[in-house]
Amino acid sequence: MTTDQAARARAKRLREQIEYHNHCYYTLDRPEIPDSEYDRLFRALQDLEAQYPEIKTPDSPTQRVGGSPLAKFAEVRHGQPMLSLDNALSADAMADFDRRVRERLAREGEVAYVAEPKLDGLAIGLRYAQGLLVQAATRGDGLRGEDVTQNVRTIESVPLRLSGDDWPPLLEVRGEIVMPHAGFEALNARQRERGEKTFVNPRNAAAGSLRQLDPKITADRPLAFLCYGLGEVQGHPMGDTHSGNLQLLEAWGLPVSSERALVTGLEQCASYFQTMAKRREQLEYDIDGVVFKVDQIADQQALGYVARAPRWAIAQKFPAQEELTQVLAVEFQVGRTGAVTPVARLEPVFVGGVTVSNATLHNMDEVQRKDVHIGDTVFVRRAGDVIPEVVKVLLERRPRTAQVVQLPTHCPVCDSEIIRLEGEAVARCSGGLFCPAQRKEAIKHFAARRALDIEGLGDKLVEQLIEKALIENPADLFGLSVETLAGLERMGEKSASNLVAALDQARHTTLPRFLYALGILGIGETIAANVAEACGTLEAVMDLRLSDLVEIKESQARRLHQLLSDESELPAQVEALGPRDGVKWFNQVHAALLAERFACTVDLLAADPLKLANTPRIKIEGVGDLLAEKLVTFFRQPHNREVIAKLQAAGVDWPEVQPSTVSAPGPLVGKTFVLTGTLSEPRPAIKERLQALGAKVTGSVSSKTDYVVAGSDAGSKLAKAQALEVEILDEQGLADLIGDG
Ligand code: D41
Repeated sequence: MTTDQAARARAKRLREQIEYHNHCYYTLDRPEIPDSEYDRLFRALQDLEAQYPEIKTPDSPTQRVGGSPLAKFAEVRHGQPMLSLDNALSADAMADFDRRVRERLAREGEVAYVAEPKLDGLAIGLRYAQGLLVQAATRGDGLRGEDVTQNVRTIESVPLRLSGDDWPPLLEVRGEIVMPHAGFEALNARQRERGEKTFVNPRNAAAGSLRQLDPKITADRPLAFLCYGLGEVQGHPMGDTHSGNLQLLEAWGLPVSSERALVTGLEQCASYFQTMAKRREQLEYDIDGVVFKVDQIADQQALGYVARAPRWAIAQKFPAQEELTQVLAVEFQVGRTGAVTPVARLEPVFVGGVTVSNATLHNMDEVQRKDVHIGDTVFVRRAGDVIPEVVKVLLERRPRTAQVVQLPTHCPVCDSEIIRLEGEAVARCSGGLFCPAQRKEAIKHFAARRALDIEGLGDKLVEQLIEKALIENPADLFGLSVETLAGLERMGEKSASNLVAALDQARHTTLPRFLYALGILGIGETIAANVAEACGTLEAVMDLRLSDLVEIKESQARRLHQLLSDESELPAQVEALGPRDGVKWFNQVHAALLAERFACTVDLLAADPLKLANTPRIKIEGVGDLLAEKLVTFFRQPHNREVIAKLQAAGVDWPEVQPSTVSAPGPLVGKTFVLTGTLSEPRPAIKERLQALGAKVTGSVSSKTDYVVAGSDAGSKLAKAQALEVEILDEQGLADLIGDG
């Protein structure tokens, strides 16, 4: 093949790819690749055609900008073409722009520019005749767009009638339709709730919303409009400057970005660009750069146009926030509270101004929802200081060798069992006191005021002690000497001996405090007190079995036995039973309970069906099935038992529990709660905890509701609570209220 033929073949391939992605982007509103990737393809084709002009074709995508209008909307010819904007991808390119402007205008001094944030939305033209909105059209290919008047009429920030009376009889304004962040999040939450597709980013959501054939759907979508310029104007001259024209538009009731500024010279352009790059996070809408426009209209006219872009305007883009890369592996990190988080190790990629090689996958539900496999090509997004995130998988590019991500059964740090309860998004290491990843937090908690109350043992000190390997677990605290402590940073002889004295005092505690201090998942002060009261001694607590606490009714036993007998293939171990579809109530805790009582499924089936039933021996207020499992699991771990033995050997003790000393009704008696959205613990667990404090937990919000606890993606209940002005708490707010965490 000659070079020419090779170039032709390559150009053909690029054109096909570009056309395909144009279709996904403009017609389906469902881009498969990030803009940065698209831009690369486009530039590659442009470069190729520049190098071999003879291979250029009239229908090459480089010969037109934008997409062809969708058949379903009526076509609109723009009275004046909707131009495109040249990009400056660097400060140098920006300096070139300013130099060209000054040269063409033969200007000695600096040029005044209007600087505007570059809104990342959909370009639109609105026509007002005699002050009334008569037509709204998308940009389309710049010459012809789609008539979306009915849809645009539903957008609140678009005035249907202009204010005042000094507007031109025919006025076309140009602007962008955007979806504010808050509305975008709410829309995606709603889509998820209804099992419908979610949008990758606000721009796609805005596009998808505007191009609905049913205006009622658009009306329901949180869109906004901001204008940045003029199209066709008849019958009445406009001002001499762009800044003046924007002011006029504003006076007629049209929304114009309040972020705009009038800057003079390149230096001020650069500083506006820097400021906006930082302010970007705080804005209600996505922006992807700054647009600079020569302010004087006479100068604009003198400068004119090249191809489809004005010479008097330029878009300086921020670094792309979305890129494509590959998932090399998925590792699991253990946080200080034991939460096990999947993290994608990525082929390093430059995104949002930095090189990213890791991205959080949050939790296993997210991994499943996004369907991330090892080996996948993914969209990675990094917005500002936000932690990089895997947004979406490109299923078309999944290799055959892609591997499913699996939650490890054991902690990568301490090898303890990882537990993830049904309905709970977060998996946790059960290592607690033993897990090095959790040590610092566990010991801080142990020493806290409401736990062992060790005075003078602050967070900083705990960190030092662990980093210097002077302690590994709470029991080691009691072996610290004045000499050892006095050698530490910011510790004198005096404070060291004070601390040793405080430790001596803290040894003598109460059983509820001791149980609370162990930092067992879900066991707050109130539950700890209830457990202490119900069991009386630590030994009794440590000997608890699930069968002491969890009920399986006779009817349930019969049903389960029957279901298992019907199954042809039996799992060897009862624990492998897991939750059963056919029996709604049968959960992980019940499976664990049966595993405690029967060695294998064969034994279980040989037993009389009623033997599967279980009557709990003890009822501990506030301890439902989920907490029961957490409690029993904690005390089953040998390393936890070891630390407890060491603590007792170090002289930690408490008076016998007097049933009467246990506190009476909870602080939340008479309060009604509603839980909504995704919370970091299963709702039943939170419900149990609230009930233990005397609260009522109901399913729907009414004027009788005292608090709504809203997690992420909270939907209609949250909206209702806001409408009824019910107090809304996030998880931290709840923790503060109930004095937990
Ligand atoms: O905020 C924007 N996205 C924006 C887009 C803006 N602030 N100004 C713009 N100015 C123009 C010219 C100078 C050509 C009138 C634009 C656009 N054009 C534009 N938007 C989409 C294509 C072109």
